[in-house]
Amino acid sequence: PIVHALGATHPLALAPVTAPPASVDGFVREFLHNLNFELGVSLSASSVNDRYLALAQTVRDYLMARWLDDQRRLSEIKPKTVCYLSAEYLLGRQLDNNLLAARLTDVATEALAACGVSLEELREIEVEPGLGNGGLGRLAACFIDSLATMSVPSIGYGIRYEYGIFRQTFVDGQQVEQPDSWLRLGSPWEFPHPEAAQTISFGGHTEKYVDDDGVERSRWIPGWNVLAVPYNYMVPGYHNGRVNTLRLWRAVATSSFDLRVFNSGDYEEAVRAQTYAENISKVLYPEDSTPQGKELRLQQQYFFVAASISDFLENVLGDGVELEKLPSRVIFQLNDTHPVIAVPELMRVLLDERRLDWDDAWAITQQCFAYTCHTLLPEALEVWSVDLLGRLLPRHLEIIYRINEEFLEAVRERFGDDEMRIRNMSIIGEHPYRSVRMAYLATVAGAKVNGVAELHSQLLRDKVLPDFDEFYPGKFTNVTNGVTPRRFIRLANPDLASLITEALGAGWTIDLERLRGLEAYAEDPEFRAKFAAVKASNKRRLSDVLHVRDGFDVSEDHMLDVMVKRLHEYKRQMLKVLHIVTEYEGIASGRVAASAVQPRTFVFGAKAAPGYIMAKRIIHLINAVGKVVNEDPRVEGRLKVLFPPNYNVTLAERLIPAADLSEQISLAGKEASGTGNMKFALNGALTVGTDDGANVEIRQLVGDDNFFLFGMTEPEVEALWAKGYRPADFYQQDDDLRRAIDLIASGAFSDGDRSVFEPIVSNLLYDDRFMVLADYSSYIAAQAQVDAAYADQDAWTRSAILNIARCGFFSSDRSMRDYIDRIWHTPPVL
Ligand code: CBF
Repeated sequence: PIVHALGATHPLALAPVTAPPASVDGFVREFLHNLNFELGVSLSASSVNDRYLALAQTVRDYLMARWLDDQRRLSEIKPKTVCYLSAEYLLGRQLDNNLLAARLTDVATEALAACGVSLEELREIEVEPGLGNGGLGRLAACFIDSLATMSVPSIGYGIRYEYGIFRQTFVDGQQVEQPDSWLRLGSPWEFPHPEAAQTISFGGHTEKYVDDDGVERSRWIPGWNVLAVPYNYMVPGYHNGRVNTLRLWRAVATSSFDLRVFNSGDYEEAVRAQTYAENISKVLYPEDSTPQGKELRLQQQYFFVAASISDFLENVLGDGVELEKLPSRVIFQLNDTHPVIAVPELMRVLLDERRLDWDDAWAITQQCFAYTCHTLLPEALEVWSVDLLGRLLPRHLEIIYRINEEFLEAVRERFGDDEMRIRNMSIIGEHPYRSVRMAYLATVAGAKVNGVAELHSQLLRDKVLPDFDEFYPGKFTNVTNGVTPRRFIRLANPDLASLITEALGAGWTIDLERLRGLEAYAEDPEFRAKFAAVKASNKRRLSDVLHVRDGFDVSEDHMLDVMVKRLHEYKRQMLKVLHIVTEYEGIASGRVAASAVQPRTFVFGAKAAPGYIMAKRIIHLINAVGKVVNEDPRVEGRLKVLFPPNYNVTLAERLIPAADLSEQISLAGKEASGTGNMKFALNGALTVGTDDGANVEIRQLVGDDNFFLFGMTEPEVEALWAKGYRPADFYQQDDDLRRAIDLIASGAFSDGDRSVFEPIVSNLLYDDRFMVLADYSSYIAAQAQVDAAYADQDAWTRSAILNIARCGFFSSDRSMRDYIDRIWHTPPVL
């Protein structure tokens, strides 16, 4: 009963909610009201945090009327809705984005100034919610922004982790993780609704019974449960008055845990049990590209999808909807394998709670899901041991077995008793232990399966799931990733945004293909000069930020060469290190005059998963190389290596607009797409990159003259493996490479201690899974071309502008259009 509205009759309660006046005075009044009445402080006694919280509440007040109105309208119209199921949302700071979306930036600036408050100061204290690891989580955040901007009915569902991605610090150059207590100073953007909590069950057993119609059924007798409390966040569209919802779930112990206190008198045990339940949403798993096979992770996954499905069916869909029509009301998009347990969950709800028969339930389920795969690394395709899954979700395991049985039957019908093929396609794997292959389950259940860049989707079909592609013609498709131009150009690069608007008008922000219009401007010397001035000013701005943050300075005269992404061997930060060491070694040995070297600042940003030892060693090496290079007087300050710790969305927004060169150097066939590559190109950095992921499409669009391509192609990589890859041969044959590796091995970057980086050196020489050494010479040659090209500043600027002009395709609005056309069929509701 708590969740039902209380039949209000007062005329004011029936009137539509109105926003405060969007004037400076109106804003001042609302801001002071929030400061005084919500936070309980006067302006003069308020802290910066109080002011930030009051400002956030004020912005919310302006968005509220639209949000409530949209919810009301959609519940009347009942359109088909995208439910984006994602274990990660890497949102970045909210304040500026929400001000921008609501067209309030100028009013807020003036209103705050009138109160003697600096908007800039308030901006800087916002702690970003780091509820994601990297590309996948940031993509989800871009997508919900685009869906709101395009007025597509959608709800983002996920987990409200109490601790997001760890805060990275360096101690003696080595990564040390600190907890990310992002909620510590308040979280003004969220709306908790404890009264709307869902009960989520785990454990126990199943039993058979015969229902009233004489049908034998199964039911789940769970062992324990937790509450999932929804926290709603506004997702405002850009300048369209639309506000969608992001609903993140928090785990809270049910009252049965409290009862134990009374019943057993064992307070400690009760608290332990409560902690166990609440641990489910405690912390984001800091893994990127490798699944963490922990029970808690499976609990997290089931917790949030079960709550989301139930929320959609009960609260969004409402009563009286025939379940056969469910596919015309919803599409659950599975963001990677993390939410795939939603498939048997929907089946369980339809079978056990709504009493549908198997065939009907399965027909509905198959139309309600679509699956996006974000990887090609076999180790990243999640599997759950049958043991664990059966213990935690016994009914779901039964359902998965039946899905598999029927699926394999169909495979047999089609291909005969080809046991090899059947074993390969089975949702249940047998080696090294009996397990559920979540990507297979998603592929069997999903109406569509997509990869995230052309090359990735092709490799997914050809190499990862070829039997499925053959079995399900038309099921596989591609949607190339995209990024939101609101956050990554308009907000991150305001001077560039103004320059573009001056040239093309304002429409590009929601129609990024209009950037094409800049091609003509690339030929205009005056425009090029303005563009160069913007880049220089972005470098100064970055320098100011890094100075305060880390004590680093960035020189405007240096080429800014940036590699920011998770630290993973396949991304090959090691290749970048070898390039830097090669440059340094040339100078240190006296073979190259420092004055002959193009001044460059190399910037790294990367977090390593805490348990990924090799990645952490590479971080240590980068810092160690940086220390030596930066302090060696022979270098004359012409090479600088900066590694600001704790790379996150906020830092990305400063770094990317200042970059000249974008490093996208993964081994071909390993990076599914990349999205940093798109952000850099859209901000006028040139890419040095392999033919991998979305680099391929970037290069096709910007043209070979405006892209530095190097390295083996994916088929060449395969051929080299097939032939037998011996990295030591490359070491032997290339003098520069040998000198660079020898220098690292000699202890030159570890105070003479050869043991410190020995594991990196031997890994390169005798294993080198990601073929760093094989691509080294080609990379060094590409970097020489980069230097030569940068020497002609005007030509470089022209290429930079052409990169922007030709990359409008990489807007996440376009990605959303592709999802809508090819997968979701969810038209906008204006
Ligand atoms: O599709 C979004 C991104 O996802 C990843 O980050 C992932 O976690 N699987 C991939 O590694 C990226 O290539 C991809 O752009």
